[in-house]
Amino acid sequence: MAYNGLIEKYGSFLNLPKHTKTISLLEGNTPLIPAPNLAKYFGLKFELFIKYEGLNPTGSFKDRGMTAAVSEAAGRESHTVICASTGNTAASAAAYAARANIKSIVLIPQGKVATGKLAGAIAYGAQVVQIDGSFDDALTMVVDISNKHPICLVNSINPYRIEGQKTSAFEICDTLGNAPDVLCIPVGNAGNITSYWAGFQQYHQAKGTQLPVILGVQAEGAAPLVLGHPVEKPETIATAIRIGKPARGEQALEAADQSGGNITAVSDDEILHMQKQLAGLEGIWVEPASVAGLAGLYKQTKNGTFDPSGKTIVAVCTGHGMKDPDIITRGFGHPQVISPNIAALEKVIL
Ligand code: AN7
Repeated sequence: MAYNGLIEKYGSFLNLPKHTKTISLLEGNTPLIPAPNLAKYFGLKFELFIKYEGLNPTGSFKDRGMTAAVSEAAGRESHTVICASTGNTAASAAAYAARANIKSIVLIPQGKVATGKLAGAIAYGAQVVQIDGSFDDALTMVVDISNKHPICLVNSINPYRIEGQKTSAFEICDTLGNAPDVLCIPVGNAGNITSYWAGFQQYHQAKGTQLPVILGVQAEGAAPLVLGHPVEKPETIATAIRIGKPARGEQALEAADQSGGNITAVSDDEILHMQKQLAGLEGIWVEPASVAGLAGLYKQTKNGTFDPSGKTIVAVCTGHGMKDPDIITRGFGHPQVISPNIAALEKVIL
């Protein structure tokens, strides 16, 4: 059967209004890739899978929620969508709006959005506005302006974003034949962890699948849910999750708590280390924020607070490595240059 995107496939599980008019880029249906080499690197025996969300149409998981939010907006003939973004939401909103023939406006924190994301938003035709402030400032602005003018907000405060993003939990259960024992996931504005928990609970009720333990992971410099208070000046190399006041923070804490899991934080070094391990051991290159979940799992495994032995664990990797090439090339410098002959090549490779 042809694959026609998430609304077609999982529509009966999604709470979308009747007027919804499907706008799809055939998002979702991403692979759940076994990662035995990385599991071995952890030094314990367990089954590890990567839910590779970077393989969505615009390169991140945001497309799942965006197909739902923009389809709803298109169905009631909304003319404009707006969002605040650390980059991936912006690119996704811009792409779906383009396909729906709707104007898109994206507010981003000045100088803090990775190249591949900014380029995407521009390519898809969004009006890109930089804010001399943080993501959190931008989010406050788009909430206010969408209350004042007929502009549709497509940040994850929009309930249809959550509906669409539940589908990743459904896919994981459909692939494994059950929910995993543990799901580890990066946390920024906390829409995604909220969606997974809602999705797993829904499948648990409808199909009797088990409920996973949820391990949510923030970056140390942007860890309001770990600290228990907002962070005024969040800072991390994982710019996707450089967020100090998560819109769905309460729900994220609830999801972790109800599932028997937790929300922890990892350092930028731990994030970069795991990015390198995942790429080098499994051939899966994801952007820094994407490995926060895995890095948190590794940290808890190493310091003995969590034992993965014998478990089936899914790590959600939210965005593609090509979104943020600079983080790699910056550290690498320039590849060496040699004369165009075999002798010179032999000298450097043998
Ligand atoms: C790769 O694009 O907030 O906890 O504006 O891009 O649901 O916010 C991005 C978030 C994880 C965190 N991984 O997800 C935005 C934005 C990547 C991301 C997250 C983001 P949420």
